[in-house]
Amino acid sequence: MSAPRLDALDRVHGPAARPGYDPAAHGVGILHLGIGAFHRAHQAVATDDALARSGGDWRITGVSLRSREVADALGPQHGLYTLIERGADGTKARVIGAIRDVIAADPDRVLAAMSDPAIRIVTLSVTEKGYGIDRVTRAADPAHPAVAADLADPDRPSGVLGLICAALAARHAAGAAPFTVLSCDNLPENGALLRDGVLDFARRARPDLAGWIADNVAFPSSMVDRITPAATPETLAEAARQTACTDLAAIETEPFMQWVIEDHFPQGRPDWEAGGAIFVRDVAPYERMKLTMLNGSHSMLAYAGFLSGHRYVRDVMNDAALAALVRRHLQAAAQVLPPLEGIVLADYAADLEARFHNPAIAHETYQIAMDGTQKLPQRIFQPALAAMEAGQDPRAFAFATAAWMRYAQGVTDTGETYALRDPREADIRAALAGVARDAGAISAALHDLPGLFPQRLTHDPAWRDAVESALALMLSDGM
Ligand code: CS2
Repeated sequence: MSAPRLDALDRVHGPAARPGYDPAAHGVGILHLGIGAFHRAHQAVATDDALARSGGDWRITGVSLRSREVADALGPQHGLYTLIERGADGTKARVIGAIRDVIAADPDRVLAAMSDPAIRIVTLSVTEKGYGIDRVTRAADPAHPAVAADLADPDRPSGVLGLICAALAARHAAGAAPFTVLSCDNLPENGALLRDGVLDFARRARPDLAGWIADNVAFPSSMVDRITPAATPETLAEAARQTACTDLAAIETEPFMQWVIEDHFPQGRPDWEAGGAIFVRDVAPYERMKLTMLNGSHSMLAYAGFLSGHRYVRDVMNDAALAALVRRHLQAAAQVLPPLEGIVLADYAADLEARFHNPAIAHETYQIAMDGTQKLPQRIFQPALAAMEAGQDPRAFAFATAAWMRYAQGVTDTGETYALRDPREADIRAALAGVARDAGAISAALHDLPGLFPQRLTHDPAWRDAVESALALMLSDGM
């Protein structure tokens, strides 16, 4: 007989810890767009800690904009799920009670929920490509399908910018206060970027509202960090051992967690410090450090590791040659960063190597390799530019770029093909169609993709040489 579903806390038997508060005693105050594994391992956990320590009506309505998968798993469990932390020295589990309900693929209901004055914060983890903001112009990108649809019909929005603007319009019309908008994606100065995108969308779709948004809505930036692989059957089996329940929404993550937030919440906020969040005046240096060091080396090792036949990050780290490249990348990345008070970058780098080594976490290189065109500008190209401008050796960044270019060909050294899983996959394929298997030609074709590389890199012969020579070796000798 299978174990009962995890649909009430009194069903939980076993080692997993239970919430330190009664979830039913707290109302909702946050709406989260993009309720994937990352949110459930990060912001929802800090909110759970905040509810336990300081209370408040801060439970979460989670939203999946398109897929029903998370709602189908969490809905019957009334938002309850097991968080499994896997470290080198063992496994710990706890049941999280912070999520009240989930709305999936139902924009009208999402809009109604966002318009409810009880919601004082809208948080987002929709991935880099989910925003529909052109990163060069910082305007709403009409080439993004949801942005185009929402500009054409702003009262029935389905995308991030359209929903935020329509909900703010409804609140303004009702004389209600706006919500605070908190981005939790790996984008530099994510709050400022989202503000620019929302304001541009408003100017085009609701010109009367743009000024009010500019004057009244807070868009704090935040840096988020926790390595969270996709759940596997082993995750669910561990949750069953920990809770004696069937939990179809369980997730696993590393013990490390970091959240640095700009403290600008005019409508109040949970006591996220209880979950370890740090509030600062300026998040930008922390974001830059994390994007350049963690995410930059992650992307590099994902492309080089995937093409070397390594399924998981931990396997890459057990390959001495690749581990040496990770170390070189971290050192080069640290060199382009300004000093940050209280942080020793060499220690940060050593901690990252240890986190990537974590033998208990099965993080797929193919998962990290996804969406390269959305990730590389802030992870690799900006640091490369900073290195070149400071007269430093750009080879580590050129190697990472070449590894992505090699990956962009969609075929391994042993001839297996794979999908790139990138929103610009069609552009990449078109750019490479008919191009010879030659490093110079491939590099030229990809450097010419509109809006991807900073122009100053594209036109720098030293950079182009460094990328080409790394790529030429990968093509001739294999990864
Ligand atoms: C990873 C990140 O998939 C990726 O691109 O680099 O998701 C990474 O695991 C997180 O940013 C860690 O905080």
